[in-house]
Amino acid sequence: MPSAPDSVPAAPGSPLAGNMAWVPDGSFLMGSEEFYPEERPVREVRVEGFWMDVHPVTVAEFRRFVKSTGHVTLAERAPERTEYPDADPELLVPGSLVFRASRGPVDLRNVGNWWSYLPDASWRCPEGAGSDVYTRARHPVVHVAYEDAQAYAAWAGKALATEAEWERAARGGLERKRFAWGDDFAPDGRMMANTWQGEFPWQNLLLDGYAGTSPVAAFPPNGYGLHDMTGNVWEWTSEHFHHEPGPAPCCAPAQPGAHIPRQVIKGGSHLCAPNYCLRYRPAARQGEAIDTSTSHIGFRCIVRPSRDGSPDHV
Ligand SMILES: [Ca+2]
Repeated sequence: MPSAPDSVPAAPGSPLAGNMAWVPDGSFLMGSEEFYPEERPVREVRVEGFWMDVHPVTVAEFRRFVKSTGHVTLAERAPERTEYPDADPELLVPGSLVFRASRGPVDLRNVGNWWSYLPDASWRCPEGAGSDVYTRARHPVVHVAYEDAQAYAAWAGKALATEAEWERAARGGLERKRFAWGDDFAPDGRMMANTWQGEFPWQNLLLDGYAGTSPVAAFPPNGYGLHDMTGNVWEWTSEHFHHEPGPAPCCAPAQPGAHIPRQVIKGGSHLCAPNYCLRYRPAARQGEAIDTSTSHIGFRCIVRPSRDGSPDHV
């Protein structure tokens, strides 16, 4: 086994290279035939070993990146009219998609019943103007688009995982299990991830204690020592999503611009509920437009060893 994660030297300007866990190389069965079509078929896939952040990138970590680089996230910039010629001019302002629970049962075919484009929503103000993250420093950062995740990874000397790497890591060494911890959603009644219990999008029973995001590592790690691989926030991967005709994505809002490339996001979020989007599982996947940020999508990074065994900084 390669040297311990804490031997990964810090990349220039990055204090973040520690706090990673080793995911061993090997073959695993990727996908699932039990749930949604896009997860099929189950196939054997081999990945090389790598280090992975033990939890999603937090607000505090992202803040360090922004302070160091001056990075301005996509949500904090006004969309260009030329990019969105058909858009309502009132929506061409900085902002992001924010979830709002409905008052009662709604048509689940219309994601507009719970997603709103909120001006001024960003990683600093997750619920728009007037909101803040003062009490959420250890929550996953949200309202980050794909380019923001890529920029962070480059700064940290890391990379985003491929879908296979991500799913291998999420399974934690278990084979053909529904969840990152086994087949039983709540073993001995214990909640293992931040999901949605009750009828989405109006009745959140909060059996896991959290309505929105939760502090990272509030739930037990999987077999590789990784927290929050499923639930809490969806995570960007480096995998391009090949669109196939079929039902629109559910808990990840579809965007009007069909020309916008999509990336695979993994892991499900605190909004995934059994009655609507049972995607808090390693095999679950959705395509998300690269220009989209939301209150339930974040990311984490990996470091791949180089061929001589030392960390390979990207
Ligand atoms: Ca929850």
